[in-house]
Order: sequence, then structure tokens, then C-alpha cells
Amino acid sequence: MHTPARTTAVSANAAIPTHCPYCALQCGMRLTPNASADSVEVTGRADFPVNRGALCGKGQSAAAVLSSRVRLTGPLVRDPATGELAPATWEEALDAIAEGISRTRTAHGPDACGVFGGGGLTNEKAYALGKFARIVLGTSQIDYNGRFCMSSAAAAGTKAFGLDRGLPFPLEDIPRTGCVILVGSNLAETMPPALRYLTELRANGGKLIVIDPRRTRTAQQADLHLAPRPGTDLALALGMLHLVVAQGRVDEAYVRDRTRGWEEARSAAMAHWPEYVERVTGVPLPQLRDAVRMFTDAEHAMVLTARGPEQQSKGTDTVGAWINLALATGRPGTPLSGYGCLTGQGNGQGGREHGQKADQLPGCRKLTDPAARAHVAEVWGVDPESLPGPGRSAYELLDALGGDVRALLLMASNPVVSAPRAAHVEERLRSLDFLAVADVVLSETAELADVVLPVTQWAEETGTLTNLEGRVLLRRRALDPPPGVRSDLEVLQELTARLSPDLEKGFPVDPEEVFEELRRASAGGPADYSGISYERLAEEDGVFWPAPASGVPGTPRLFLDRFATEDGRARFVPVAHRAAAEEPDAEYPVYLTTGRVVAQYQSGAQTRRVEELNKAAPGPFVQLHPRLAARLGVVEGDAVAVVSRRGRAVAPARVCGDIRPDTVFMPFHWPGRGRANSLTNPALDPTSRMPEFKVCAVRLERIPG
Ligand SMILES: Nc1nc2c(c(=O)[nH]1)N[C@H]1C(S)=C(S)[C@@H](COP(=O)(O)OP(=O)(O)OC[C@H]3O[C@@H](n4cnc5c(=O)[nH]c(N)nc54)[C@H](O)[C@@H]3O)O[C@H]1N2
Ligand SMILES: Nc1nc2c(c(=O)[nH]1)N[C@H]1C(S)=C(S)[C@@H](COP(=O)(O)OP(=O)(O)OC[C@H]3O[C@@H](n4cnc5c(=O)[nH]c(N)nc54)[C@H](O)[C@@H]3O)O[C@H]1N2
Ligand code: SF4
Ligand SMILES: [Mo]
Repeated sequence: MHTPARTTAVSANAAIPTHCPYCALQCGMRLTPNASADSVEVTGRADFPVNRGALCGKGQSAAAVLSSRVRLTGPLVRDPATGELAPATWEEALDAIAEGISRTRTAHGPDACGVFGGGGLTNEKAYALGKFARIVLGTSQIDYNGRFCMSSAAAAGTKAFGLDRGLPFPLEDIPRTGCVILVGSNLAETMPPALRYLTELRANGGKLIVIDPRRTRTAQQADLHLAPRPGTDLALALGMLHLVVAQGRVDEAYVRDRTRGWEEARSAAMAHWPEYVERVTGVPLPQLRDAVRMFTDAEHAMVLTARGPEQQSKGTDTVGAWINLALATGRPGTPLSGYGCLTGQGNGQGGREHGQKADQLPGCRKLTDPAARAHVAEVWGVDPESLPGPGRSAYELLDALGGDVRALLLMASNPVVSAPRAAHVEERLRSLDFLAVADVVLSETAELADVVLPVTQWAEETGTLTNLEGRVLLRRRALDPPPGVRSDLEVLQELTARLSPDLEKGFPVDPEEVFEELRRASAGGPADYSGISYERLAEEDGVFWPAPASGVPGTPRLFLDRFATEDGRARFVPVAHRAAAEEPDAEYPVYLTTGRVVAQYQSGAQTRRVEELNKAAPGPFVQLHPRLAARLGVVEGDAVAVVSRRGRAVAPARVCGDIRPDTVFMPFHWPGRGRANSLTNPALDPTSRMPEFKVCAVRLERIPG
């Protein structure tokens, strides 16, 4: 069953080209193991086109998490006598998980066992996890943290273009376009090496418009910065479209030849008068007009969205409104132009394509589509009838824990810190009959588990990831893992061997073998990887999907001839503005929005263990405007309590003029007292089921002393 530790294929001092463990840029780096192969030196790869040698501080320091001082080095099982997690053997830990799952399944049926995955997992792991849930557990209850990340843009992109690929063009097109509207992305902090594309754009004479309630490091680079109230991007986009129509700047020929649904979308937009939009968004009308002028004057132009407009209870409609603006002005599917979403996690793109999403089968196929079920069931060697249907979305799954979902296997996420209304989610996790967590460190979520499995990390295993451009990359192994850890793929094989021995062969531990099966499973689907092989990835700087055949190039630029809809035309969606699920009122008078700082990653499980990153970003804070601070009697560094209907968080004040006076901002990287997600509202978008991380109502209290 268990494959013995492989001997290293790596000789000391050979520099291995590979990729960063963190964000969706997937910067190219070189790892040079030292003579004893127990540590590794990281350098940026100048020959990789995406980052051309640049790395941010997280990538630069990524090897620190490989150290046994901070990571898990052996399995842990909760001791019933003491209630504490205690070291155990792999056999004991795996047996305990199989037992926990079997017990639950026997008592409550297969849907009582849930699975929660992550967008940091390689394509191979995401694929194997989805397959494990559907055919070994037979459960519909699987979803993943990407639901919190890109699901609104994915839903809107699919509606409009018939396909969900974050960027339909490579980043290298950005400097050559004429105008970029960047909506709710703080790329200078979230993908620092990508800032280069925006500075080159401006050096070439192109215009940059940034839309963010804060004057971020990214907004500081802009020709025009619009600072709307949180949650009002939908009105802003509709107001811009209204002006485009009123000023006769619609690309009529494009609308006629390449789209459908314009009339309805146009009437919906015309109901949003500029004066109304000014009132709702707080963006002065002259600025709105300037933005329209810059965008329509440019021969080529792009709209790029990130989490700002997407993590809203109307994220899908909001992205739809931005796509409408791009379509009305003839941008998508034309050279150096279009709409794109900046995906976030390392494998945020690939992780959403291969079946860990509740409604999805590999290749970005629909779980409800009989042809898709038949195709994938054949690859898996099972009866299509045996595949479960779609399950709950991430927050709904977490909310159901301890109710009809009673056991959970969680891989590559830390919801105790990162889920909305986190205190409730933590309580739900505690109420489970059984929780197993596979992680590289003892995260706040792993601390609650009955069994914790320590797994191998990026530099110790090979796998493929798909970056934000849709570029499939090979991340190579450079180091031997420490003896006590095993890979996620080994975990799934071992659990299958215990739960359904006849299926064990379907869960190989060699990533290339998994990828070969993924190729077949994705063949003919929207995200077709069948023409991609490890051999090919070893030679090329990645291959853009769809890549349906070997020997021919992938597809860096989509939609140039036709959109991926049945008739080849893009679809306008008629949308109207609506308020956030929770708006400020007398009791909770201030907007809270949340996001990231450059030196920490996500729930911080990895980066809070790196000394130099902690020095740069030691803890949570509340960013607030001097006028708001003065009203509360708060000065820089004062402890401030932020209170919402869900809970309370305390952090030092950071007083600065770079934020709207009606809004405070907290980064979400920390657990405990300063946890931003103690406050956030789990109101869900009706289509994407994305929680409203970017808007809720709070009140602030200065804590004396
Ligand atoms: N340093 C660092 N980098 C990361 C990550 C990390 O945790 N740390 N995570 C990675 C991942 S998974 C992701 S998803 C990306 C996220 O990358 P981004 O989307 O760039 O990150 P955020 O900070 O969440 O949000 C971006 C901006 O949205 C603004 N915003 C808030 N509310 C609104 C609103 O209502 N409308 C608009 N227009 N803007 C609003 C915030 O002020 C913030 O500056 O970053 C990736 N890179
Ligand atoms: N308030 C607020 N909350 C947010 C957001 C926000 O903007 N505001 N953003 C949301 C977004 S966009 C995202 S993507 C989520 C992310 O939030 P999380 O899902 O919590 O993401 P991470 O902190 O990256 O958690 C990944 C975990 O998996 C572990 N890990 C890393 N690699 C592997 C691997 O290969 N295998 C296994 N088994 N484990 C691994 C890491 O150590 C870590 O513990 O947070 C969301 N939460
Ligand atoms: S920008 Fe993203 S991929 Fe590049 S080094 Fe930083 S974290 Fe890694
Ligand atoms: Mo994300």
C-alpha cells in the first residue's frame, strides 16, 4: 500500500527551476539545495516571462516553512483520555480516519461525510480529492476555499463568454493596451512582481484607472483613482455604461456581430442616472466622466477585477456589469483588449477546474450534465448512476457541520481564520463527530482535528498548477521530504485502500500518473488539458489551456474568433444595482472592508511562521481615516474594538488619510482577538454562493489604556 520514501533525484547544488508555493502569479524560481540537501536557496528565474526574476518577500522567504522547526513532522491523533493531540504512527492515524468515516457513513449515510479542499492544491491533488469524494466516499458534500475567492467572476465569465478562464490573455498584453480599469485589486501588495505590467502600460502612454475605497499602493500608481463606498461597484459600472450610451460611444458593429442581449442590458443601465450613481457610490460625477473618457478614447482597453467587487453578495451581477461595459465598447475577444479576473491562489485557476467544486467534474464539466457524467465515470471505471449530484457551497457546507454533515476531511484550508462569521464556523467544526486535517503546519483548524496528517510541501513534490493566465506549469520537486511526512496523494491512496480496496489502483501516488488520467478526464471539456504532458511542460514556459492536442500550441488568447457559447456570441446580462446585505445604520454606522497586506498570505498559517515576514507585518490593525479617528478620540496605535452583529475584534488603530472616512479596513491574516472574520457577514451571492467579505456594518469603540 504505502510507497517507501523515494530516494532523491536531486543532486546537491543543482539548481532546479520551479515555482512559488503561494499566489496565482506562480513566479518562476530556482531552488538550489545545499550540500546536505536539508535546506535550499531561492532565487528568481529571470528566464520565466511572468516575473522575469522578480519575487516578493513571501516567495523569497518561502523555504523557511520547509524547516522542521515550524512544520508538522509526524501524524497527531487526539487522545481520548487527555483530549490532547498526541504523536501517532501513520498506520494509527490513517486507521483512525478510516474508522471515523466508516462509523459516520454507517450511522448517517454517505452525505454525512464532507470534504473541504483548497485552491493551493496542485491539479493532480484537486483531481484526486474530487474523485475520492465522489467514488470512495460517495458523497455530494465537497467544496473548497476557491468558493471564497473567484467564484463570482467565474459565474459571470461563464454566463457572458461561455467559459471560465480568469485572464483570457497573457499578462504581457497589458502594457500594450491603451487603458486599464482595475477594479478592487491591490496588485502592488498581492502580486508585487505584476506591478511592472502597469508601470510599463503607463510608460507606453496608456492610462490606469483604479477603483478602490482605499488609496492603496496600487491606486497611488493610477492616472485616476475612484474611491466608491464599499459594495457600490455595481452602480458605478452601470453609471459608466449609462454615460457610454448617452455619449454615443457604443461600438454598434461589435454589439451587432458578436453579442446578444444588448437591448435589455442597455435599458437596465439607462435606469441608473449619473446623479443617482454619484449619490450611491460617493464618486463625484466629473470623475465618473473622466473614467468614461479615458476608457472610450483608448483604441484598446481592458477591465480587470479582483476580490473588491467580487466578494460581495451581488458579486456575480457586479462582474456582469463590468463585462457589459467592456462588451458595449467592443473589447472582449479583440486584440489587446477584454475583460479578465485576477485569480488569487497558487492554483486558483486549475483548482476550480478539476472537480473539488460542489457542482463540477474534471475539465470544468458540469456534474449535472449526463454526457459529462458518462465521460468521467468511464475514465474512473464506475457506473455514471453511482456519481452523486451537486452538494453545498463552502460556507453552506461549513454551516451544516454537526448537523447533517458529521465527519469532515479537510485539505489545504484554514477556515477558522479565513471563513466568514468565523466564530460560528469554529463552533460548527468543534461540533463534528470527526474531523481530519491534512496540512503542512498545525493551523488553527488543524488544532481542532481528531487526526492531523503532516503532508509534503511544494519543494518536496512535483505537480502542475494553472496560473492566473490559464498557463499550466510544472512545479518540480527539489528536495527530499522529511521522513515523517507523506504526500496528499499518498493519503488519498491509503484511505482508499482502507475504505474501498477495490478502488485503490485508481489512486496512484505518482503525480504524473494522476496527470495522465486527468488529461483523459478533461478531454473534450471546456478546460481541456489532453494535449499537455509533463514532458511538454518540462520544455515550455507553461501551456495555456485549452490544449486539446499535443504538438500544437495551447491558447494564450481566447475568443478572438468566437466566444465559447453555442452560437459564438457573448451575452450581455441585464443587471440592476442593489444594496449590500448589511448597510451601516445608527447602531453600526461604519463600513468594514477586509483584505490583505503584502507580507502575509491568507490565513497566515504559513507566513506567520516566517520571521522576516512577521517583522514586516507583525499583527492585525484597523485602518481608519483621521476624521473618523478624531470623532472617536482615537490616535495612532490605540486599541480599537470593532463590533459587528457577528462578533468583536480588537486591534491597534492605523490612522491614515488613504481610506474613505466612512470605512475601516482590516487584513484577515490573523486568528484570535484581531481576527477580522469574527466580524464578516456570510450573506451569499445567489449565483456564486460567494460570501460578502468586502462589506459589512460595524461600530468602533476606543479601548481606554
Ligand atoms: N500578500 C498577499 N498576496 C496575496 C494573497 C495574500 O493573502 N497576501 N492572497 C492571494 C489570493 S488567494 C487572492 S484572492 C488575491 C487577492 O488580491 P486582491 O483582490 O488584490 O486583494 P484584497 O486585498 O482582498 O482586495 C483588493 C482591494 O479591494 C478593495 N476593496 C474593498 N472593498 C471594495 C469594494 O467594495 N469595491 C472595490 N472596488 N474594492 C474594494 C480593498 O481595499 C483592497 O485594496 O491575492 C493573492 N495574493
Ligand atoms: N475577511 C476576509 N476573509 C477572506 C478573504 C478576504 O478577502 N477577507 N479572502 C478569501 C480568499 S480569496 C481565500 S482564497 C481564502 C483563503 O483562506 P484559506 O483557505 O484559509 O487559505 P490558506 O491560509 O492559504 O490555507 C491553506 C492551508 O493549507 C496548508 N497547505 C498549503 N499547501 C498545502 C498542500 O499542498 N496540502 C495540504 N494538505 N495543505 C496545504 C497551509 O499550511 C494552510 O494551513 O480566504 C478567504 N477569506
Ligand atoms: S508574487 Fe506570488 S508567486 Fe510571486 S513570489 Fe510573491 S507570492 Fe510568490
Ligand atoms: Mo483567494
